[in-house]
Amino acid sequence: MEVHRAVYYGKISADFAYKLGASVMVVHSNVFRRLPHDQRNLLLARIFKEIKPYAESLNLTLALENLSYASMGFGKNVAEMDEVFSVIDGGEIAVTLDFCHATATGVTQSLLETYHKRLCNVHMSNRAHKPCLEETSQLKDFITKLSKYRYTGPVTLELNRKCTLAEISSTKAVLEAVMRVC
Ligand SMILES: [Mn+2]
Repeated sequence: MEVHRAVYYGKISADFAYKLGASVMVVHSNVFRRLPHDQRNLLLARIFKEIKPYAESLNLTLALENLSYASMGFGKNVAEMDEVFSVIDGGEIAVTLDFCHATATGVTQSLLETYHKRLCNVHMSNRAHKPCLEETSQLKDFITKLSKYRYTGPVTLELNRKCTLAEISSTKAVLEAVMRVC
C-alpha cells in the first residue's frame, strides 16, 4: 500500500513537473526513518523501480533532497543518503541541497563535500524556512563553498507561507549581496 501511494504521488509530481517544463524533480526517500534496514531498502527499491523510468520517459532528472533532522523520513545526512543511493541509484540521480535542513541538522559541510559534483539544485531559507534578513557567517560560508565548487545551478528560495512579499524580497537582496562578494 505504501509503495502504491508513493509511486502514485511520484508520478503525479512528475506529470506536474513535465507540464511546467521543469528539467529537475526533487524527490525524498519516501521511507520512514524508523523502519528496519532491510525493509527500508526493499521499499526504496520497489518505489524507485517505478518512479525512475517514469521520470526518465519525461526527460526529468531526479534530485534527492536532504531531509531535516525533524523529518520522519530517511535521508538527513551523508550516511543515510548514501544508503538510499546505494539502493536506488545507477549514477543518474542528482542532489538537492536544502540549506535550512542541512544547517539545522549540522551537516551542511559534509553534504557539500560529498555531493558537490552531483548537486543540481539548492533550496535556500533561514531556520524553519524563515526569511534571511541579514548576512550570517553560515550563509557566507555556504555561498563561498558553492562558489569554490563552481556551482552554477539554481538557488531556489524556499520560504514558508507566512513570509510577506517584503521578506521574500529582502531574502533575495541579502543572498545577492552575499553572492557578489563570495
Ligand atoms: Mn527543500
